[in-house]
Amino acid sequence: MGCISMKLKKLGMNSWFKDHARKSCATDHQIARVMVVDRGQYTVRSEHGDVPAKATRKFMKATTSSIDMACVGDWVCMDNPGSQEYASIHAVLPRKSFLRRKSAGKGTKLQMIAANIDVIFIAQSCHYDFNVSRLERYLMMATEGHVAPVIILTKTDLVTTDALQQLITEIRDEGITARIIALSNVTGTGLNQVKESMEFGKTYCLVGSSGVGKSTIINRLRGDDTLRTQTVSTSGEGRHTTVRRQLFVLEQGALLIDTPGMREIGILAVNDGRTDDNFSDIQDLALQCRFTNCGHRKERGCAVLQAIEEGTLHLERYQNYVKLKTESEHNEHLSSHKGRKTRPSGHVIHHVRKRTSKS
Ligand SMILES: Nc1nc2c(ncn2[C@@H]2O[C@H](COP(=O)(O)OP(=O)(O)OP(=O)(O)O)[C@@H](O)[C@H]2O)c(=O)[nH]1
Ligand SMILES: [Mg+2]
Ligand SMILES: [Zn+2]
Repeated sequence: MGCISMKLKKLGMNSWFKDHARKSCATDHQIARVMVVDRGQYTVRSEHGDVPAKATRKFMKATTSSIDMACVGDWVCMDNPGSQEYASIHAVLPRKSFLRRKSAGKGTKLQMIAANIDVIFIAQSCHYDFNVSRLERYLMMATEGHVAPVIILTKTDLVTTDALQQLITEIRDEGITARIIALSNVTGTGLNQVKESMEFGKTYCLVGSSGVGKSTIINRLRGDDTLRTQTVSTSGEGRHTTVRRQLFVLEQGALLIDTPGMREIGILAVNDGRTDDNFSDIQDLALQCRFTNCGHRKERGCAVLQAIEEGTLHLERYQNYVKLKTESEHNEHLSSHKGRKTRPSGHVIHHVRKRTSKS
């Protein structure tokens, strides 16, 4: 295998993946990217075009977790004798980045959303959907998966300029520094900003609740209406119009993935400190805690708790931090001790509330 063909470059292939392909794929395998995942059915694209594909039995047997299965955006080794109905996926190449979450419902089964993403577009509607805590959860998901975040506030046509400004202020007040693009699919405002932010050969993924306008954004960027979209009820309750994850190649050569709306977003375990990335203010305070291993929950000499008492750190922000942190630890605990429960986070928050109400 020599240099990377233009056709694969257009799909986002680079030397990092190429090196892995050299190790993982047999010489008679082709490299392909997963373009569509539709309820377990794959469409993959190689230099020779799109083919439906299935994982080989051997590969299925060797994978122990659902997150090791191919997902949209993955690079795979496949062979396609041409005579068969399906191409065979033999291996999934290592992922450079990923988006994943806890599956909906109980338990801590992990679920892949997409792989090898450069930028995640976190879409929230200005109208019903807006929720800063949820935004923070998505940002955590991005951090954990090594994906750069951009926030897209949709449906700006439904709110006043003042109201929009207020939402942006709310986001900034939480210490969130990610780029924010305000957008309306109706008036077209902001669509160019999205378009201009996207680069050739880079992969972008749209996530967010159902009905916020993700598929409509893709239709607008593509200048057609291939993707089915649907009016949602006035309560903002989503209907889940999109059911498959699909990667689109846009005109300027950027790759964009549409995903079905998410009902809930669980945060996965990380224990390498990156959990704190979106709470740099708390991290700074933590440096002043008396104990270096301070949990900022009830320890003496804790600078974080002191800041709350002094009013320089909002209790709500701290509670959010604790919630995400506990959830993250909880998930980690569950994935290492299948099914066992840890203490709920309510304790901690209650404790702080008592402390702060004294002063
Ligand atoms: N007023 C207004 N309506 C919009 C805007 N963008 C999308 N819509 C409408 O919102 C509804 C939902 O849009 P979709 O694009 O299907 O939403 P989605 O995020 O893809 O939803 P799922 O596929 O269920 O996750 C459609 O009726 C769109 O026409 C916008 O900027 N302003
Ligand atoms: Mg959709
Ligand atoms: Zn502390």
